[in-house]
Amino acid sequence: MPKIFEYDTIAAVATPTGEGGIGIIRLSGPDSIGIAEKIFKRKSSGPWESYRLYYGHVVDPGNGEVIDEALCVLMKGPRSYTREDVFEIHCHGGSLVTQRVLELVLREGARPAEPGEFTKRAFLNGRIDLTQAEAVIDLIRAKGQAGHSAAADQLAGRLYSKLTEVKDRLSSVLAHSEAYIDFPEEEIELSTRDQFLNALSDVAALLKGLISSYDEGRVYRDGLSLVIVGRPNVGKSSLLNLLLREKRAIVTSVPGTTRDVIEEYMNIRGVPLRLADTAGIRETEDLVEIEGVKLAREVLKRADIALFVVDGSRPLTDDEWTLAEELKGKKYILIMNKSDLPNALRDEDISKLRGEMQAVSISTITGEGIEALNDAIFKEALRGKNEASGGLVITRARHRDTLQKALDSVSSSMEGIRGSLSPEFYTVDLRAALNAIRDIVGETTPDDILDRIFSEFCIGK
Ligand SMILES: Nc1nc2c(ncn2[C@@H]2O[C@H](COP(=O)(O)OP(=O)(O)OP(=O)(O)O)[C@@H](O)[C@H]2O)c(=O)[nH]1
Ligand SMILES: [Mg+2]
Repeated sequence: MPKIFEYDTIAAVATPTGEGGIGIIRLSGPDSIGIAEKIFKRKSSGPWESYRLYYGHVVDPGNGEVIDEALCVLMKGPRSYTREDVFEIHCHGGSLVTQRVLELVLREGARPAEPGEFTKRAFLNGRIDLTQAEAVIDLIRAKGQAGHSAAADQLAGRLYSKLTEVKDRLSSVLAHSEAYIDFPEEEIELSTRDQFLNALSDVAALLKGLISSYDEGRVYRDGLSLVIVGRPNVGKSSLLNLLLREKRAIVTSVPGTTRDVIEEYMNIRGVPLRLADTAGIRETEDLVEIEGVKLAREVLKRADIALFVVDGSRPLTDDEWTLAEELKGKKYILIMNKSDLPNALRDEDISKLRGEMQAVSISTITGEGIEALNDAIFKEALRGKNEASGGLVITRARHRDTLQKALDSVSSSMEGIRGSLSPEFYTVDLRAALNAIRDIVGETTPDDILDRIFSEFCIGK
């Protein structure tokens, strides 16, 4: 087991501020028990047992004032989150109580924890690697089921074990190659070279798979923005309400009802989405509407995917063809609404409007086609993103960039071997690849990068 570092004792409120059933003050470090002894009066005496919940009172040792009735638990290191002695005081929720208990433990010798400092200690004390520490924050921030499972996988160490596998294979090729540097009179046999190349091409394939999973992972983690566009009165706001399952936007039979952009968050099949309803796009003299149309166009420009709604019960107008022009080069789904009414659209117009994109027929009144629309959105969100990595996805740009560095080094070491270069040359590349992997898991990561990663955390985690 890696060495446990000697740190000071830190403390923070671990629960969110505001009113709640309970509020937890967390301490970690060598003085945790000593500080808890001073401020927590329990019924039983004797040494603290690990993992046992104690009932008692938080009492100010200065004046004997009872601050709260509380429960306390010690998690004795190394079997704790940080591997240090961790103490948690569970008192009544409410910012005043938790704040007063925190002040008390600070007065008795703890230091206020920095954001993510508990997790940083878990990392520095070797309980988790850096990818697992990053997963902690992603798990806390997960906006949808898919992002949650990617983070949970990573927290469980799946990425770490994959990278350990890569590391072991690289180290083995490196060790064998270095042996030839020490004995320059030995020729590297052809069969050995082939072994090296085989091992390295396996590594390269693994790295490529992980790198290409980033596009998918990023969507899971950060989500996408969708915008509903179309001419007035086609049912855009009705669609927003249907997707959100609430009456969020005003729906009337008057064209030009929506003027502002209305944005809400939702999930489709676990993918977090930001959905915007906009003013119907048309030529108009109305000043307010002109502003609304301008705004709609701006949101459209920034969105990842547009939901292009047309009224299936009426012939298309020039406004639709203009909009179709604007949608060129953008991802969109053509939605033919009002399928409960007789269809007035011509097949050839529909195929012109949709181009290469998906088209779905729906009715926001009967709900028909909404499942097909959800499928289409999910498919569009993940279009072009493959699952080459066996379900394991990376979600961070840091991982992708560093994996790419590793891959480049592996490729150039392979070129060196193929070109029969002497091992001195290509072992440099192998070492660079190995170091890149070490950076990802946190074995060699520079301090400024560590600081940046942990500063993303909340206090108390
Ligand atoms: N029959 C039928 N009517 C619908 C359907 N969807 C919407 N409508 C009606 O179409 C009218 C316009 O709906 P909205 O959702 O306000 O349309 P919009 O595109 O947001 O309109 P603007 O905000 O003016 O751009 C309302 O009278 C809705 O009840 C549908 O699927 N079938
Ligand atoms: Mg509207």
